[in-house]
Amino acid sequence: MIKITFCCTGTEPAPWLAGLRAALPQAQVELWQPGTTPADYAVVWAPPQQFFDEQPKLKGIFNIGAGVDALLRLRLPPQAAVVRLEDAGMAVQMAEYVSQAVIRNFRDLETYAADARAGHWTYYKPRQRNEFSVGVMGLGVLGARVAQALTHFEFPVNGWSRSSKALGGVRHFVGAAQFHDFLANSRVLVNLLPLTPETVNILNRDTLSRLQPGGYVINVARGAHLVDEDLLELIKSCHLSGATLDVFRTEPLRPEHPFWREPKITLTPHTSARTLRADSIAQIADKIAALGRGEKIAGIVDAARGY
Ligand code: NDP
Ligand code: OXD
Repeated sequence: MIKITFCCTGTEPAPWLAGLRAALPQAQVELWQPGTTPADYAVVWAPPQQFFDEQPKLKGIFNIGAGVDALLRLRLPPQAAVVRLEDAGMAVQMAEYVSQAVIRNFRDLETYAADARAGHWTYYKPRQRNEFSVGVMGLGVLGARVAQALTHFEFPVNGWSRSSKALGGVRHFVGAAQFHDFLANSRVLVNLLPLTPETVNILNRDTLSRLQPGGYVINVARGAHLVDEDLLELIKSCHLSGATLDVFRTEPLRPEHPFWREPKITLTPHTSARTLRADSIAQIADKIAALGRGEKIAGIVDAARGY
């Protein structure tokens, strides 16, 4: 019998265990406890190192998120494939979140809301859509969906990734050689890159200064992509008009962090695309069943690439 162990920090285990048992009735699915017998597969989120030290024969590690940066910092059993969530209901949430942030900035909705609270009836000059290009960094499962959603609102959309792609309505820039062109052609910058040694601190004074004046930053990937002080300085100097941030270097964001007090920054608590339990269980169960039949599965992380 296949044995599956569940170790997801900050997640209520009971409904996950029930869902996995229902989806994989032939498997034995247990909540990990220190000292339990080794399993074949693990379903994890932010597990302690001790978890992997006690799991020498894992064949697969299923992460209940799309980003695996924290997982790859641990010492993992070398034979185990690391498998991430692919979409599982997150892409549409990310498209909603980013579209609303772009539109709120484009339509000055924050300013109108503040005016309404103050009882002011004031009009602002509409912006030109053709001068409001949005650049999406990372055109993977989430970035591609976001870029395509933005084309429906007829914004000029640029996309940047390592390898070339053909996405309808999206002007594509590839690799380091075209990165500066991509930035210079973008006013709003959306970050949907994985956090890797190549992308850490990628949103910094140099790169953000290259955005068009009045630039706006939407970071929904990882906090360590962004150099916090550089963003604050560029907002203070008015090169950037503001930012929407969903992810932070330290989460929860510490009460003393200056982001809380910068009115041009809108914050949310890492909620732009939540893991949906039913969709995630269905995806993981299908992949475990496929592996059992000796089939190949998608979503296996390339540890050398970091995503
Ligand atoms: P994918 O792996 O599907 O896509 C990653 C994209 O980034 C690919 O297009 C890849 O290029 C590109 N990329 C990677 N490295 C580089 C580089 N050095 N230069 C240029 N492009 C690069 O990931 P997802 O779309 O599923 O997720 C993206 C990230 O979103 C996750 O890693 C996670 O950090 C974050 N996330 C945040 C959530 C939240 O709630 N805030 C929820 C879910 C995810 P190529 O296609 O050429 O390989
Ligand atoms: C993820 C996340 O990576 O929630 O899925 O950040």
